[in-house]
Amino acid sequence: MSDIAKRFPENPLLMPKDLTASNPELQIISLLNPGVFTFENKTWLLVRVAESIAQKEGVIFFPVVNALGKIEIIEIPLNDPDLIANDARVVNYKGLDYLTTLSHLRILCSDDGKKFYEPKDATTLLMGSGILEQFGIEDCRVTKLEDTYYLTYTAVSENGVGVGLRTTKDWKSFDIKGMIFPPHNKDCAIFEEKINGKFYALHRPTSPQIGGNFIWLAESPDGIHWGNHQCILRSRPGQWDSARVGAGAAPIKTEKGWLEIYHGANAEHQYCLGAFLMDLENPAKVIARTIDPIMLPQESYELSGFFGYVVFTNGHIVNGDKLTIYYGAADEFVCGADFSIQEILDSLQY
Ligand code: MAN
Repeated sequence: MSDIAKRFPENPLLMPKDLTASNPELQIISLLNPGVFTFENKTWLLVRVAESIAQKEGVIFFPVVNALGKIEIIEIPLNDPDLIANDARVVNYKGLDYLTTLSHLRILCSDDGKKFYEPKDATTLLMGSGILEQFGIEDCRVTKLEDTYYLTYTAVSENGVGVGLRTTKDWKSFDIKGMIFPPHNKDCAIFEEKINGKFYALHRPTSPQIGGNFIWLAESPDGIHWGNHQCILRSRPGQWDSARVGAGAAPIKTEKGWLEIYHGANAEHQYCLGAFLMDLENPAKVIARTIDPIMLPQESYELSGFFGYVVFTNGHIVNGDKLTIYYGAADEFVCGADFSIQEILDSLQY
């Protein structure tokens, strides 16, 4: 058994019933994949809240934000011959893909890292904005670099799935920087330090014919304009990460190199976590990688839910040797687990 995560006994930390929907017409289907940061001595989560409207017999819905910024519900009878609905997360109608839920981000805080609440009198809802975010915003990574927090998230619309960027210094006002990696791209994590004066980021374009769902590295003079893309980590045929790999949160600086926790999935869409190590001076050089997952779904809240057999992380806190990850379980719950960084380093294959 290769799972070296010490899960919180309090898991799940958050379930859909713990928050209120963003709009009285909607209900929360899942709370998942939180970005994590510290601010004013508290631990904060930027939780993805996926919403839809109440179930009705014989029909399927998908909510979208229309051009006027209003939520519109598209309703289709389940027996419509133009409908392909065999994945809880996406449906295809008349040849176009739609999400079954609409996601926004919710800001929660905690004094002990276990009990999270929505702070009063604060901005707690970040919604998609503009035509590139009409199907929602998801899976935000939060990077603190100098005095600025960089929020990189999945922006979904009928134009495709790309990476959006907003920045903030005070968590009250946000600068919308637009799309930094166009479709198809997601899982973007900016490094928390510049290397040789440049910003670096991991990202995950998808190349459907030749290539695949691989992790790439990019660099930038300003955190907004990215170039010199290099493919640094690929999925591995026949293994647990055979179909896709994608970065978690910002790489962790260790004496041995930049340590990245990543997710991998196989063709059955089973998501586990692994780790790899990049050279400190030249992160395009991957020097080691785990063979087996360091965490795999095994608790009931990871095995069944909105989309079962999933552990997915995009946020963590580092405290000495202790790495606390927050993660989405079964695409429905927010959970936490601790790792020893040394133990992860020891499980790498050079
Ligand atoms: C996949 C899943 C979904 C997500 C969409 C769009 O289908 O990760 O949860 O909503 O991609 O990003």
